Amino acid sequence: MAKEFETLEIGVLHGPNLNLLGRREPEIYGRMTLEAIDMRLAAVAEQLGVRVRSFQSNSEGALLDRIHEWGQVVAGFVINAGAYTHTSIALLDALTGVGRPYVEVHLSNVHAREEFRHRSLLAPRAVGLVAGFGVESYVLGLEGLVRWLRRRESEIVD
Ligand code: DHK
Repeated sequence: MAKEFETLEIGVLHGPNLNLLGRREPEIYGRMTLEAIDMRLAAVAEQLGVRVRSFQSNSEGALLDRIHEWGQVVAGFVINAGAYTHTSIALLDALTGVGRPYVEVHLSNVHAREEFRHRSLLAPRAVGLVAGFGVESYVLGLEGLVRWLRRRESEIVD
């Protein structure tokens, strides 16, 4: 199919403990469930004229496998890697390995929290990072990534 008729597809990845959203420390992470976040993102994606596919796992290996698989079909990723953000060289290597741009997102402002959350192993290679806006971090991350991809596309075409 001609490039201009293809619908961009974005992979949304949620890391460990994000399945607990809604009841997990709501004063930090809010009251929205992961299912509600994914539904919100699907609605935003429709407005943007793109498609999202979402996946959550508590297992680092499952996230790696999904990045390898979806790296073949999606234009980029929005990822909240949860605690793996601060620890996982393997996730960084998978994301850079499949060569797809990604935006890192966090519900909470990680820089206003414990020092061990200040460091992200994913951030240095991310297109951008959004933190601290609750579910809006995902929405802004998705919008930012789609704009970034479209700008890159227009630069290639120009
Ligand atoms: C989510 C987590 O699970 C934490 O481990 C991160 C992130 C922060 C968030 O704010 O979405 O440190």
